[in-house]
Amino acid sequence: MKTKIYFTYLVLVSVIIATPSLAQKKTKKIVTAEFTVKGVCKMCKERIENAALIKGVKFAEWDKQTNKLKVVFNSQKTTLDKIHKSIADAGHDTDKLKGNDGAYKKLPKCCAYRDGAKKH
Ligand SMILES: [Cu+2]
Repeated sequence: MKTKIYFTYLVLVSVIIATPSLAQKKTKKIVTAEFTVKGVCKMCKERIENAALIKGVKFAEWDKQTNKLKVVFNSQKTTLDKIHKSIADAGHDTDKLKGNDGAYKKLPKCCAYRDGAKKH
């Protein structure tokens, strides 16, 4: 009888110890990624970063010189594919997806990265 109680106690204690670490694994999975997005100017930067900041994305920073976009996101709330899609919908090419043509045509002339717009 005593052994049984002791065993139950052991099981309970190990469950209590294991619970917080399990909960931690479940709640957040923060991922950092970097990929190329075509663009030329400050307006592009704003447009690209806004498009990248969909639900689940904590941070987005695009570099005009290197055309690299750095994102930090929660992989349980969104995916890298969704971020690419949102940027492509805004009219910008990424290294995975071609920007939406209709949206590209609506970009200001200074942002026409496919048609030789220069960095400024
Ligand atoms: Cu631009």
